[in-house]
Amino acid sequence: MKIQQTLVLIKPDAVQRGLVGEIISRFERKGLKVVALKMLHMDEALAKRHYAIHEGKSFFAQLVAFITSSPLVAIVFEGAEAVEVVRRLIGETNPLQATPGTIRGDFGLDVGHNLIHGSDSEENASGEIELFFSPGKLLGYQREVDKWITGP
Ligand code: IDP
Ligand code: MG
Repeated sequence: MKIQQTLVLIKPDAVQRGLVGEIISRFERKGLKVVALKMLHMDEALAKRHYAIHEGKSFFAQLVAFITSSPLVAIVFEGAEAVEVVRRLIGETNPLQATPGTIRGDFGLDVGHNLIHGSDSEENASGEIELFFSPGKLLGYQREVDKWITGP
C-alpha cells in the first residue's frame, strides 16, 4: 500500500450539470484527501500540454475545444493507491461501457462528455499535477480520521 497523489479534473460538462459536489463527495467518502483544489478556465496552450499524448488522434481538436469551452475544477487527491483508486471510481473512458456505480457509468452517455479526468499512472500524475499547481499549493496536513481509513 503506497500513499500517492493524483490529478482529477471535473470537466466542463460536469460543472455545467451541477455535478461538482456529487463527484467530490464520492472521492471523499472513499477516504481520499483533498490536498489542492481550484476552478479555472483552461486555455488552448494548457489543454494541448495536458493532452499532448493524444496529439494527432482524430478526436484531439474536439477534445481541446471541449475542455476549453467552459470552466472546470482541478483537484489533487491523496491517499492509499490514489492513482488506481481514482481511475476505478471514474470507470471506463466511454460512459456507454462504464460500469454502473462508477462516475462515468452513472452520469454519462458520450465519450466526448465523460465528466472527469484522472491521471493514469503515478508518473503522469506528477507531471499533470505540476501543470496545474505549483509545489507550494499542495497542502500537507493530517486528518484524525485517517487512522480509521488506512490504519495507524
Ligand atoms: P481517459 O480520460 O479515460 O484516460 P483517454 O484515452 O486518455 O481516456 O482519452 C482522453 C479523453 O479524450 C477522454 O476522457 C475523452 O474525453 C476523450 N476521448 C477519448 N476517446 C475519444 C473518442 O473516440 N472520441 C471523442 N473523445 C474521445
Ligand atoms: Mg487518459
